[in-house]
Amino acid sequence: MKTQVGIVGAGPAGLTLAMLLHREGIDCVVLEARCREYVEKRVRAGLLEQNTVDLLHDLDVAERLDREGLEHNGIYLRYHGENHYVDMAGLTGRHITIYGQQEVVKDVTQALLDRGVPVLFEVSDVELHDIETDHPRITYEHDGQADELTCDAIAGCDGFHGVSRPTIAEHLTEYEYVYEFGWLGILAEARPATDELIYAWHADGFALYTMRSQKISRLYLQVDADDDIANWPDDRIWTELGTRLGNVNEGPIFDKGITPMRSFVTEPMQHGRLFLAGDSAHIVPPTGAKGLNLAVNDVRILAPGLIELVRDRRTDRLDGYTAAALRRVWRAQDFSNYMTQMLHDLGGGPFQRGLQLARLQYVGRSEAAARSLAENYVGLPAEPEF
Ligand code: RFL
Ligand code: PHB
Repeated sequence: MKTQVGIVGAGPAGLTLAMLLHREGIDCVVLEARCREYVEKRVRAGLLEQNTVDLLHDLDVAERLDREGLEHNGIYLRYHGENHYVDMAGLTGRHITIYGQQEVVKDVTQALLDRGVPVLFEVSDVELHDIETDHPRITYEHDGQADELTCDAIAGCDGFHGVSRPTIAEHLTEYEYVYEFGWLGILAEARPATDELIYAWHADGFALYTMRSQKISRLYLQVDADDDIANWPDDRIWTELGTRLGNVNEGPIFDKGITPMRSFVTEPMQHGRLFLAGDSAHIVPPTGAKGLNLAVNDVRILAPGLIELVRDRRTDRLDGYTAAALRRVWRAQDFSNYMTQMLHDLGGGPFQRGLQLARLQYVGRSEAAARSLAENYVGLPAEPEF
């Protein structure tokens, strides 16, 4: 098989890239390791920046998002048992939208299939070859058959555990910080007891109150990175959430799991004709809600470069991809780290707790501090591509 751009991974990065390319008449094929049902059920992010929502509109895949997405104007920072509102919309003129990542994945996958773009699920043994030539190849197995895809370029959108980054590891420098804690996340059939998201600073550790709809709550607790979900029967989870968040509506829990937390950046995000995008190139701790949004921003920048390559056989834009993408990646790393350090129990004792409280109170007292937090949280305006 031949195509112009081979895309590895059908997460937000790979799917959005396929839409951006197809719209411009560029051929692409998406290869995904998991089955469609698994990808569409995988519970992950929920918070979309205005930039992300705008792009989904631009791609004409926002009809359900418009109907079901929950627009939010701010967040509460909770400390000493009280909620303190940060009015994001008032401070920035922009807002955020709650809409599950798997809903985005469902909508974009369906749009691609409707437009005849091949998205192959349950592909195995994916390997990338001839990256340093003009005709890189992807070999893989699908439906029990070995196959090969020759392309002009490959987009490695296969997440943190994919094959793309390891293929070019010797050309990359990796920056990493692993936190000693993780997040225990649940989905529950319960009406959210709050109008806006609550980020809680508490002596027992951080907690977050978020939601998926008027009937479904999503809640997170800071736990030790090596904690086992078996240690957390439902009643223990609800007790701890109540302690850290105050008023919580309980209901049947239908999904729970523990996610470790890390900050990770690889530089550059490209080698030869392979371009990394999204979690394959960088990971942020979820406290800033930036991961999905960064993935979408990467491909927003990458797509015009790939289009120029295919149409004009030029790599001027692609040569600048890493520099353009990493500006936002490092900004998001700093913001996610700031939110994480401000809100979690870092184990540093009373002096560190004092500093955290001073930061939280500063956001409440100073409009400049609140505006800085708000403009990062809602997402700085998208930069020109190159
Ligand atoms: P994904 O979504 O991991 O997709 C990669 C895809 O590649 C497939 N794959 C392969 N396919 C073919 N061959 C191989 N060898 C392959 N290896 C892997 C995988 O099956 C998968 O389908 O990466 P992408 O597209 O870069 O998207 C990144 C986002 O998924 C991620 O950053 C966010 O989920 C992070 N995140 C959040 N981001 C936000 O913007 N806002 C949030 O509120 C938010 N909350 C979160 C989060 C992540 C969390 N977890 C579970 C890590 C909350 C949590 C708890
Ligand atoms: C979510 O809704 O899952 C969510 C929201 C905000 C975050 C992280 C996760 O910071």
